[in-house]
Amino acid sequence: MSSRIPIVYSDEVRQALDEGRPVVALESNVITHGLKYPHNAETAHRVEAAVRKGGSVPATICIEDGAVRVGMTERDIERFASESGIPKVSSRDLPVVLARGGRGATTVASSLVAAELAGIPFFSSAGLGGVHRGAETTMDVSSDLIQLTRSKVAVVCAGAKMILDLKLTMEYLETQCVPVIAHGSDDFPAFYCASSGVRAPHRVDDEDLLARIVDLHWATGHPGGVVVTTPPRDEDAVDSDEAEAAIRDALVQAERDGVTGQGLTKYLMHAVDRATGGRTAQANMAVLISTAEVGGRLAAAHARHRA
Ligand code: PSU
Ligand code: MN
Repeated sequence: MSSRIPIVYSDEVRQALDEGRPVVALESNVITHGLKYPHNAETAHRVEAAVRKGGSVPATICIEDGAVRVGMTERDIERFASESGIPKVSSRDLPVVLARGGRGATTVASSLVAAELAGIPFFSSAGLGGVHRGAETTMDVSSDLIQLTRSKVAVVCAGAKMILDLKLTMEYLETQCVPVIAHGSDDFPAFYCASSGVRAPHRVDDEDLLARIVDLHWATGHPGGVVVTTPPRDEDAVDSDEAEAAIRDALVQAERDGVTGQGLTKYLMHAVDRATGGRTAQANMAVLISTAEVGGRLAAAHARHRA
Protein backbone atom coordinates (compact mmCIF):
# COMPACT_ATOMS: atom_id res chain seq x y z
CA MET A 1 0.00 0.00 0.00
CA SER A 2 1.35 3.40 -0.96
CA SER A 3 2.12 5.79 1.83
CA ARG A 4 2.64 8.85 -0.32
CA ILE A 5 0.57 11.89 0.51
CA PRO A 6 -1.95 12.43 -2.29
CA ILE A 7 -1.80 16.01 -3.56
CA VAL A 8 -4.22 17.52 -6.07
CA TYR A 9 -3.04 20.78 -7.65
CA SER A 10 -5.13 23.36 -9.42
CA ASP A 11 -4.01 23.76 -13.04
CA GLU A 12 -2.79 27.28 -12.36
CA VAL A 13 -0.63 26.29 -9.38
CA ARG A 14 0.74 23.20 -11.14
CA GLN A 15 1.75 25.30 -14.11
CA ALA A 16 3.31 28.05 -12.00
CA LEU A 17 5.38 25.49 -10.06
CA ASP A 18 6.48 23.74 -13.25
CA GLU A 19 7.62 27.06 -14.69
CA GLY A 20 9.39 28.15 -11.50
CA ARG A 21 7.04 31.09 -11.00
CA PRO A 22 6.42 32.30 -7.42
CA VAL A 23 3.55 30.77 -5.45
CA VAL A 24 2.28 31.71 -1.99
CA ALA A 25 0.54 29.02 0.07
CA LEU A 26 -2.49 30.09 2.15
CA GLU A 27 -4.43 28.34 4.95
CA SER A 28 -8.16 27.50 4.92
CA ASN A 29 -8.84 27.27 8.67
CA VAL A 30 -9.20 31.03 8.77
CA ILE A 31 -12.05 30.61 6.24
CA THR A 32 -13.93 27.94 8.22
CA HIS A 33 -13.05 28.94 11.79
CA GLY A 34 -11.69 32.47 11.75
CA LEU A 35 -14.28 34.58 9.94
CA LYS A 36 -18.04 34.44 9.42
CA TYR A 37 -19.89 33.87 6.14
CA PRO A 38 -19.99 35.71 3.74
CA HIS A 39 -17.04 37.82 4.93
CA ASN A 40 -14.83 34.72 4.98
CA ALA A 41 -15.47 33.93 1.29
CA GLU A 42 -15.04 37.52 0.22
CA THR A 43 -11.83 37.86 2.24
CA ALA A 44 -10.40 34.61 0.85
CA HIS A 45 -10.89 35.97 -2.68
CA ARG A 46 -9.38 39.33 -1.77
CA VAL A 47 -6.40 37.57 -0.16
CA GLU A 48 -5.81 35.66 -3.40
CA ALA A 49 -6.10 38.89 -5.40
CA ALA A 50 -3.57 40.52 -3.06
CA VAL A 51 -1.05 37.70 -3.62
CA ARG A 52 -1.44 38.25 -7.39
CA LYS A 53 -1.00 42.00 -6.94
CA GLY A 54 2.28 41.21 -5.18
CA GLY A 55 3.38 39.24 -8.25
CA SER A 56 2.76 35.61 -7.18
CA VAL A 57 0.18 32.87 -7.67
CA PRO A 58 -2.03 32.07 -4.65
CA ALA A 59 -2.45 28.45 -3.52
CA THR A 60 -5.12 28.12 -0.84
CA ILE A 61 -4.80 24.72 0.80
CA CYS A 62 -7.41 22.32 2.19
CA ILE A 63 -8.10 18.58 2.54
CA GLU A 64 -10.76 17.12 0.29
CA ASP A 65 -11.62 13.45 -0.43
CA GLY A 66 -8.58 12.28 1.47
CA ALA A 67 -6.17 14.39 -0.58
CA VAL A 68 -4.31 17.62 0.03
CA ARG A 69 -5.69 20.22 -2.37
CA VAL A 70 -3.18 22.89 -3.34
CA GLY A 71 -5.05 25.72 -5.03
CA MET A 72 -8.73 25.77 -4.06
CA THR A 73 -11.14 26.77 -6.81
CA GLU A 74 -13.70 29.53 -6.35
CA ARG A 75 -16.34 26.84 -5.75
CA ASP A 76 -14.18 25.08 -3.14
CA ILE A 77 -13.76 28.36 -1.28
CA GLU A 78 -17.49 29.08 -1.40
CA ARG A 79 -18.27 25.61 -0.01
CA PHE A 80 -15.71 25.82 2.77
CA ALA A 81 -16.91 29.31 3.64
CA SER A 82 -20.63 28.48 3.76
CA GLU A 83 -20.84 24.89 5.07
CA SER A 84 -20.70 24.25 8.77
CA GLY A 85 -18.94 21.36 10.46
CA ILE A 86 -15.77 21.29 8.36
CA PRO A 87 -13.12 20.25 10.90
CA LYS A 88 -9.96 22.13 11.79
CA VAL A 89 -7.08 19.92 10.68
CA SER A 90 -3.73 20.60 12.28
CA SER A 91 -0.54 18.63 11.62
CA ARG A 92 -1.38 15.82 14.04
CA ASP A 93 -4.81 15.31 12.42
CA LEU A 94 -3.52 15.12 8.85
CA PRO A 95 -2.80 11.37 8.59
CA VAL A 96 -6.15 10.47 10.15
CA VAL A 97 -8.21 12.69 7.85
CA LEU A 98 -6.24 11.60 4.77
CA ALA A 99 -6.52 7.87 5.57
CA ARG A 100 -10.26 8.17 6.15
CA GLY A 101 -10.78 9.97 2.85
CA GLY A 102 -12.09 12.98 4.72
CA ARG A 103 -11.90 16.70 4.36
CA GLY A 104 -10.87 19.59 6.52
CA ALA A 105 -9.52 23.09 6.82
CA THR A 106 -5.78 23.45 7.28
CA THR A 107 -4.23 25.54 10.05
CA VAL A 108 -0.92 27.32 9.63
CA ALA A 109 0.83 24.15 10.87
CA SER A 110 -0.78 21.69 8.45
CA SER A 111 -0.59 24.21 5.59
CA LEU A 112 3.19 24.37 6.14
CA VAL A 113 3.38 20.57 5.87
CA ALA A 114 1.42 20.73 2.62
CA ALA A 115 3.41 23.68 1.23
CA GLU A 116 6.72 21.91 1.77
CA LEU A 117 5.44 18.70 0.18
CA ALA A 118 4.20 20.74 -2.78
CA GLY A 119 7.52 22.57 -3.15
CA ILE A 120 6.15 26.01 -2.21
CA PRO A 121 8.69 27.96 -0.12
CA PHE A 122 6.39 30.84 0.90
CA PHE A 123 3.23 30.96 3.00
CA SER A 124 1.21 33.91 4.24
CA SER A 125 -1.37 34.39 6.99
CA ALA A 126 -2.38 37.21 9.30
CA GLY A 127 -1.37 35.84 12.68
CA LEU A 128 0.54 32.75 13.77
CA GLY A 129 -0.63 30.57 16.59
CA GLY A 130 1.82 30.65 19.49
CA VAL A 131 2.31 30.23 23.21
CA HIS A 132 -1.02 30.86 24.95
CA ARG A 133 -1.25 33.08 28.00
CA GLY A 134 -1.08 30.77 31.01
CA ALA A 135 0.83 28.10 29.06
CA GLU A 136 3.04 27.58 32.10
CA THR A 137 0.13 25.61 33.58
CA THR A 138 -1.94 24.57 30.53
CA MET A 139 1.03 23.75 28.26
CA ASP A 140 -1.04 25.12 25.38
CA VAL A 141 1.49 25.93 22.71
CA SER A 142 0.20 26.02 19.12
CA SER A 143 1.58 23.39 16.77
CA ASP A 144 2.09 26.29 14.36
CA LEU A 145 5.30 27.02 16.28
CA ILE A 146 6.48 23.43 16.39
CA GLN A 147 5.79 23.01 12.67
CA LEU A 148 7.90 26.11 12.01
CA THR A 149 10.85 24.13 13.35
CA ARG A 150 10.17 21.30 10.89
CA SER A 151 9.03 22.68 7.54
CA LYS A 152 11.29 24.67 5.23
CA VAL A 153 8.80 27.41 4.46
CA ALA A 154 9.08 31.18 4.93
CA VAL A 155 6.02 32.45 6.78
CA VAL A 156 4.94 36.03 6.12
CA CYS A 157 2.56 37.28 8.81
CA ALA A 158 1.62 40.23 11.02
CA GLY A 159 3.29 38.52 13.97
CA ALA A 160 1.27 36.19 16.16
CA LYS A 161 -2.29 36.55 17.44
CA MET A 162 -2.60 39.14 20.17
CA ILE A 163 -4.65 36.76 22.36
CA LEU A 164 -1.34 34.92 22.98
CA ASP A 165 1.64 35.55 25.21
CA LEU A 166 3.80 37.21 22.58
CA LYS A 167 6.92 37.45 24.75
CA LEU A 168 6.87 33.69 25.35
CA THR A 169 6.08 33.09 21.68
CA MET A 170 9.25 35.02 20.76
CA GLU A 171 11.25 33.08 23.38
CA TYR A 172 10.08 29.82 21.86
CA LEU A 173 11.12 30.86 18.36
CA GLU A 174 14.53 31.96 19.67
CA THR A 175 15.06 28.67 21.50
CA GLN A 176 14.16 26.75 18.35
CA CYS A 177 16.57 28.79 16.20
CA VAL A 178 13.77 30.11 13.96
CA PRO A 179 14.81 33.48 12.52
CA VAL A 180 12.28 36.26 13.09
CA ILE A 181 12.75 39.15 10.69
CA ALA A 182 10.66 42.28 10.83
CA HIS A 183 9.98 43.83 7.43
CA GLY A 184 8.76 47.41 7.53
CA SER A 185 8.85 47.88 11.31
CA ASP A 186 11.19 47.52 14.29
CA ASP A 187 8.87 45.52 16.54
CA PHE A 188 7.27 42.11 16.30
CA PRO A 189 3.67 43.05 15.36
CA ALA A 190 0.64 41.84 17.34
CA PHE A 191 -1.70 40.91 14.50
CA TYR A 192 -4.30 43.67 14.94
CA CYS A 193 -1.75 46.07 16.42
CA ALA A 194 1.47 47.38 14.93
CA SER A 195 3.57 46.44 17.93
CA SER A 196 3.61 43.67 20.51
CA GLY A 197 6.01 45.74 22.60
CA VAL A 198 8.73 43.20 21.77
CA ARG A 199 11.50 44.32 19.45
CA ALA A 200 12.24 41.95 16.59
CA PRO A 201 15.81 40.63 16.59
CA HIS A 202 16.32 41.87 13.00
CA ARG A 203 14.73 44.39 10.68
CA VAL A 204 15.18 43.93 6.92
CA ASP A 205 13.25 46.17 4.55
CA ASP A 206 15.18 45.20 1.39
CA GLU A 207 13.25 42.41 -0.39
CA ASP A 208 16.25 41.00 -2.23
CA LEU A 209 18.25 40.81 0.97
CA LEU A 210 15.35 38.97 2.61
CA ALA A 211 15.31 36.44 -0.23
CA ARG A 212 19.02 35.80 0.33
CA ILE A 213 18.50 35.41 4.07
CA VAL A 214 15.77 32.80 3.56
CA ASP A 215 17.99 30.70 1.31
CA LEU A 216 21.05 31.09 3.53
CA HIS A 217 18.97 29.93 6.51
CA TRP A 218 18.20 26.75 4.62
CA ALA A 219 21.82 26.46 3.52
CA THR A 220 22.81 26.28 7.19
CA GLY A 221 20.93 23.01 7.44
CA HIS A 222 18.20 24.27 9.75
CA PRO A 223 15.25 21.96 9.11
CA GLY A 224 12.55 24.59 9.57
CA GLY A 225 11.17 27.93 8.55
CA VAL A 226 11.71 31.65 8.82
CA VAL A 227 9.17 34.12 10.20
CA VAL A 228 8.95 37.39 8.27
CA THR A 229 6.64 39.92 9.86
CA THR A 230 4.88 42.85 8.31
CA PRO A 231 2.81 45.21 10.47
CA PRO A 232 -0.88 45.99 9.87
CA ARG A 233 -1.40 49.22 7.93
CA ASP A 234 -2.08 52.24 10.18
CA GLU A 235 -5.65 52.55 8.93
CA ASP A 236 -6.38 48.87 9.75
CA ALA A 237 -4.76 48.61 13.18
CA VAL A 238 -6.86 48.46 16.35
CA ASP A 239 -6.01 50.55 19.42
CA SER A 240 -3.92 48.24 21.59
CA ASP A 241 -5.51 49.26 24.91
CA GLU A 242 -8.97 48.52 23.53
CA ALA A 243 -7.87 45.15 22.13
CA GLU A 244 -6.03 44.23 25.34
CA ALA A 245 -9.08 44.97 27.50
CA ALA A 246 -11.27 42.82 25.24
CA ILE A 247 -8.70 39.99 25.34
CA ARG A 248 -8.56 40.02 29.15
CA ASP A 249 -12.35 39.78 29.34
CA ALA A 250 -12.35 36.97 26.76
CA LEU A 251 -9.77 35.02 28.79
CA VAL A 252 -11.97 35.29 31.90
CA GLN A 253 -15.00 34.08 29.91
CA ALA A 254 -13.03 31.14 28.47
CA GLU A 255 -11.97 30.09 31.94
CA ARG A 256 -15.55 30.40 33.22
CA ASP A 257 -16.85 28.33 30.28
CA GLY A 258 -14.07 25.77 30.70
CA VAL A 259 -12.81 26.21 27.11
CA THR A 260 -9.35 24.72 26.53
CA GLY A 261 -7.49 22.90 23.77
CA GLN A 262 -8.13 23.13 20.08
CA GLY A 263 -11.31 25.20 20.35
CA LEU A 264 -9.70 27.91 22.49
CA THR A 265 -8.23 30.10 19.74
CA LYS A 266 -11.55 30.37 17.88
CA TYR A 267 -13.45 30.99 21.12
CA LEU A 268 -11.13 33.82 22.17
CA MET A 269 -11.00 35.44 18.74
CA HIS A 270 -14.79 35.50 18.47
CA ALA A 271 -15.24 36.81 22.02
CA VAL A 272 -12.83 39.66 21.25
CA ASP A 273 -14.70 40.40 18.00
CA ARG A 274 -17.99 40.70 19.91
CA ALA A 275 -16.48 42.88 22.63
CA THR A 276 -15.04 45.30 20.07
CA GLY A 277 -18.25 45.46 18.04
CA GLY A 278 -16.59 43.65 15.15
CA ARG A 279 -13.57 46.00 14.99
CA THR A 280 -11.08 43.19 15.45
CA ALA A 281 -12.76 40.94 12.86
CA GLN A 282 -12.57 43.87 10.45
CA ALA A 283 -8.89 44.33 11.27
CA ASN A 284 -8.32 40.59 10.90
CA MET A 285 -9.69 40.69 7.34
CA ALA A 286 -7.69 43.78 6.41
CA VAL A 287 -4.48 42.33 7.84
CA LEU A 288 -4.95 39.04 5.98
CA ILE A 289 -5.15 41.00 2.74
CA SER A 290 -2.28 43.42 3.36
CA THR A 291 -0.02 40.60 4.55
CA ALA A 292 -0.84 38.50 1.48
CA GLU A 293 0.30 41.29 -0.81
CA VAL A 294 3.63 41.53 1.00
CA GLY A 295 3.86 37.72 0.86
CA GLY A 296 3.30 37.89 -2.90
CA ARG A 297 6.06 40.46 -3.30
CA LEU A 298 8.56 38.58 -1.13
CA ALA A 299 7.90 35.24 -2.85
CA ALA A 300 8.43 36.97 -6.19
CA ALA A 301 11.73 38.47 -4.98
CA HIS A 302 12.76 35.02 -3.76
CA ALA A 303 11.94 33.41 -7.12
CA ARG A 304 14.02 36.11 -8.91
CA HIS A 305 16.87 35.47 -6.49
CA ARG A 306 16.79 31.75 -7.26
CA ALA A 307 16.54 32.19 -11.03
N1 PSU B 1 -9.21 30.85 14.77
C1 PSU B 1 -9.40 32.08 14.26
N2 PSU B 1 -8.56 32.53 13.36
C2 PSU B 1 -7.54 31.77 12.98
C3 PSU B 1 -7.30 30.50 13.56
C4 PSU B 1 -8.18 30.08 14.43
O1 PSU B 1 -10.33 32.81 14.61
O2 PSU B 1 -6.81 32.22 12.13
C5 PSU B 1 -6.15 29.68 13.36
C6 PSU B 1 -5.10 29.52 12.34
O3 PSU B 1 -5.52 28.58 11.40
C7 PSU B 1 -3.97 28.99 13.20
C8 PSU B 1 -4.71 28.18 14.23
O4 PSU B 1 -3.10 28.16 12.50
O5 PSU B 1 -5.89 28.88 14.46
C9 PSU B 1 -3.95 27.98 15.50
O6 PSU B 1 -4.74 27.25 16.37
P1 PSU B 1 -4.17 26.75 17.76
O7 PSU B 1 -3.96 28.00 18.57
O8 PSU B 1 -5.25 25.86 18.30
O9 PSU B 1 -2.93 26.02 17.44
MN1 MN C 1 -3.64 24.67 21.42
